[in-house]
Amino acid sequence: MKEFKRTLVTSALPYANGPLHIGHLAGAYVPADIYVRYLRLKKEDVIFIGGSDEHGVPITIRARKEGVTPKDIIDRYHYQMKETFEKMGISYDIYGRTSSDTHHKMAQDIFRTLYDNGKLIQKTSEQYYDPEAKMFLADRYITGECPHCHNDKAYGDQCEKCGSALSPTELINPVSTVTGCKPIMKETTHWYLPLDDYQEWLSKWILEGHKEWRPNVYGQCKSWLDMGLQPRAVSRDLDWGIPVPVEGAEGKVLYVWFDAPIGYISNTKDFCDANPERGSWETWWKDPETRMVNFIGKDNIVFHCIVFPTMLKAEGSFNITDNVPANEFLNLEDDKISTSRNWAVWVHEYLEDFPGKADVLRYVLTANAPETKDNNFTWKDFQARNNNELVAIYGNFVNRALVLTAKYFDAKVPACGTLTDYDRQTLEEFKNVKERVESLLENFKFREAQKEAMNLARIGNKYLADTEPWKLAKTDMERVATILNIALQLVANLSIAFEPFLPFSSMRLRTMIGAPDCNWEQLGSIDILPADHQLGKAELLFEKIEDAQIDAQIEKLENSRKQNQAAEKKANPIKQTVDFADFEKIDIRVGTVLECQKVPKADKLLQFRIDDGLGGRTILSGIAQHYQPEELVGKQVCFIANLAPRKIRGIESQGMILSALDNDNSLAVITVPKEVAPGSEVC
Ligand code: B3M
Ligand code: ZN
Repeated sequence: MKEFKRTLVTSALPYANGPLHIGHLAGAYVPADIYVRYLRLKKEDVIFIGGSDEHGVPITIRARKEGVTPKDIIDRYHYQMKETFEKMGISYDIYGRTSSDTHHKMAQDIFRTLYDNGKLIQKTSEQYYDPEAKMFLADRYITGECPHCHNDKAYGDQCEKCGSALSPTELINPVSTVTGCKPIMKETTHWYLPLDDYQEWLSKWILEGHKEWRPNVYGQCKSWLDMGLQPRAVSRDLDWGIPVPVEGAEGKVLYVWFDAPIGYISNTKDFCDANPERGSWETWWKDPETRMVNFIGKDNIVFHCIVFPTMLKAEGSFNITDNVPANEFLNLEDDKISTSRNWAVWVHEYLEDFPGKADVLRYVLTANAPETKDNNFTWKDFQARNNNELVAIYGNFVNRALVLTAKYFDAKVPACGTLTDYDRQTLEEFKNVKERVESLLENFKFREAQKEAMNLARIGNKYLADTEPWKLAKTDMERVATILNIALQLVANLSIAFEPFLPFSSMRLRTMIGAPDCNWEQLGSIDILPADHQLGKAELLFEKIEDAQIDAQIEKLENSRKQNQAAEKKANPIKQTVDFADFEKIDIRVGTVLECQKVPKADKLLQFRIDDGLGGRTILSGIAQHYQPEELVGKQVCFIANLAPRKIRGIESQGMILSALDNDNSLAVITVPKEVAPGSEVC
């Protein structure tokens, strides 16, 4: 590996259009912070750059929905996110914003350099335009019928029902969501980054030069490259964004994915301008002895591994990224996290509901980090990891060591006497912890690295359980002294090993052991705390989380689920009015279920034999997932008696049984509260 003098670490700039949720933290922020804290502990020269992404269509959509300006939206969420990051201990050197003057200028300068050097191509094409609003429509502003699944609420870039990627011209009956009118095609000119010209360079750089990248990242890049790259538009017709700095480009702004990654550069500039002792921004971006690591979620891989590097390469004077340790997605209670469906754990709410427990969330998100595949967060697992790991292993060990020392040695570190074989064996077990944690962290294996730290606490717990110093106190104080000395050295080691992961707890633990300046280099040593050293006051490092707190969180999610279902219902408006004469055409009757059975090889269908007062009939109904056939035998159900017969799976269905569809999509067959003669009319 090449030697570097300094490391620039970035984590994705979140859109300032809503609060942060745990998926964000798990994807790009907690791992980046662990890495940066580790490098700082190793005394490496590192800066950690973050900020809000304040352009792009999601922000304008949110503003339009709320009837406020995009600026109102970004101001609200920029400050909220900044505060949330601070409270979670995400230790940015700067948290900037892409609406800053520095950023606008930097992005325009880079665009202009590319433009002046002939690196961009200009193309005119036809795009959808809303003649009423007098604006070109971003893909997300157009809805229509999906050509694949015929969902009539598909967006211009994607159908959320069947998941197909779409282009707006594929939509059947497109509608502008801005005015509701039918958009027209109109010519417009844009600038494109010719990614295809860089295909060969990218292939060589990534596929040959970066085999060490995570398999998910490498694999995604490979499949993009295998498909063949196309020129990509870097401007848009929008009124929110950075104006394209070229004559004749009025009303056009830089594409958000062109300006956002430049935010890393402009935020570095703002940081360096304010902290000149840390070097110039050019040192961090142009000196070949600087390396860059970008932490992101998997949906941002193509932009960080293909588009942004191509922009920088085309510009010519910048360093290109060294690694992009992207995470997969975190699901919540087995469902995809979704802002619009409010299916999320919002971090600012977590911090209110669990005050002082930022580290617990950091711990759980790292223990469950979606490093190699999508992973799942559940509240039960959160509780179990807190209670069974942080409290029962780490906290318990620390507490026992401190309380026993207070009891037998006035909270002063006792001197270590002669070691037994068992002591040596225990010390041997954690001797290599530093090398192991370092190697894992340097390879971006945060989950494993944190496990190593927890393993130290396991070793400590076992050591105390096996040696039972409380029993020896009456007979052999010298032995007790040795045991507690070893235990306390382990406690000090824990405060160091956990520092990148659980910074708040490590600091508290340092206060408890009265050793504020332990440092990373001491990790693995057994003489961190000298004999006679005075410990501080012992407190509980972690506290148990009770069922009631977890139940309240689960209930909160259940409420969102219910609200979503109710909203879906609302989106299902009452059908068109029919007149009485039409209504009268439908003949609804009550029948008694004589027989009911599953239709073979059809998981949804039940076949009914109904006593309709007229000799009986067969009806098929798609409710097998809601009822066992035997539950319905003998029930009186309502059915449409004059529906034209239909053959389903070779069986003729002579009518339709009526059911009510509940908000949670469960079905209840409609019965009558008092027995009536089979064939009675429903009127
Ligand atoms: N704002 C997308 C996102 O939040 C985008 C990242 C920009 S990183 C330069 O997922
Ligand atoms: Zn579809």
